[in-house]
Amino acid sequence: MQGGVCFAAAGGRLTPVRSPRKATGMSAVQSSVSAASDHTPHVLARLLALGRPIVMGVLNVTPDSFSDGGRFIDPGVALARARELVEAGADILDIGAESTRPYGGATPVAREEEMARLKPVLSQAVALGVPVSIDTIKADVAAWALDQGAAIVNDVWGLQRDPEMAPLVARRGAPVIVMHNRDGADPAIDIMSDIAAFFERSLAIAERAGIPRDRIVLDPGIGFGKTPEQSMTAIGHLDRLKAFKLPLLVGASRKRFIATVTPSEPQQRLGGSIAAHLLAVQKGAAIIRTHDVADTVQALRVAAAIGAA
Ligand code: HH2
Repeated sequence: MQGGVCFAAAGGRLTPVRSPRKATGMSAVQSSVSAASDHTPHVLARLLALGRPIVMGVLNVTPDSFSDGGRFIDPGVALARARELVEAGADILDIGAESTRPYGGATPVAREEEMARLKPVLSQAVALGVPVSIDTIKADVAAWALDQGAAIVNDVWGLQRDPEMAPLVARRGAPVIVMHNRDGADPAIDIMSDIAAFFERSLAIAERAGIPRDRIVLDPGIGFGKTPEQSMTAIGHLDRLKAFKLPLLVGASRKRFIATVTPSEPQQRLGGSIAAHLLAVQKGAAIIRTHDVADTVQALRVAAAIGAA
């Protein structure tokens, strides 16, 4: 099926997409998306121009990530996983070396440790040929990762934690994922208004720093500073965030809200993750962040094919 064509839904539209590919050799996406070492501002634009949901595969080189902590800390295993994600159809590899622990309890990691975890993995992951995003809240780590060939910065504090992050992103011309976050969940608030107000602050910071708007992706931050109900509201009402006229990313993969509907451990939440991601795409998500790339790609394609029938 390499290089084959089928259909996927992108915000309700049906568009031809490529099939999963091998990690070696030129892939279909490489012909339309610059190599991962490409720092040009157009990496994001070219991905989005594919006109179908973009799938971001998660690689955690951490001992303590909530769903797969410790599994990929060995560099050889991490690289094998990266290859597997690319072969399964990942359009972006999102690599993180500090657990964000959406549900609390993360051990803060010094930047030296974060970089030491990334060092044996990052540039080799970049060499696989899909754009790599660096999942970090530290500008120093992001700068170093961009030097290694990462193409996108994924900041789970939406440019609001490290004051050096926005200037760095502006200087480097990197696309940035601005994720909504809160120090704690408050069941009393209107979560959609809170997300919108947070994005307004992030976009003001971005503008002051000189980050062009066309390099920004917004993400409601499923599971971060939200009750399970608020996480579900964020997906169900995602279309309200279309008002920002920026691409939206949703990462519901294996998150805890799923277990509040059907009790399950993180590894048992594939069905719930896929349901959430299909609905997110229906509500306007352009990018889906997932640990389970092959199943997600299949689900997106089948949903789109049925939609086209
Ligand atoms: N979720 C996690 C981490 N980074 N980045 C974005 N933009 N959106 C998300 O929803 C998101 C994210 C949490 O998942 P994971 O990386 O598997 O866990 P951990 O942070 O514990 O490593």
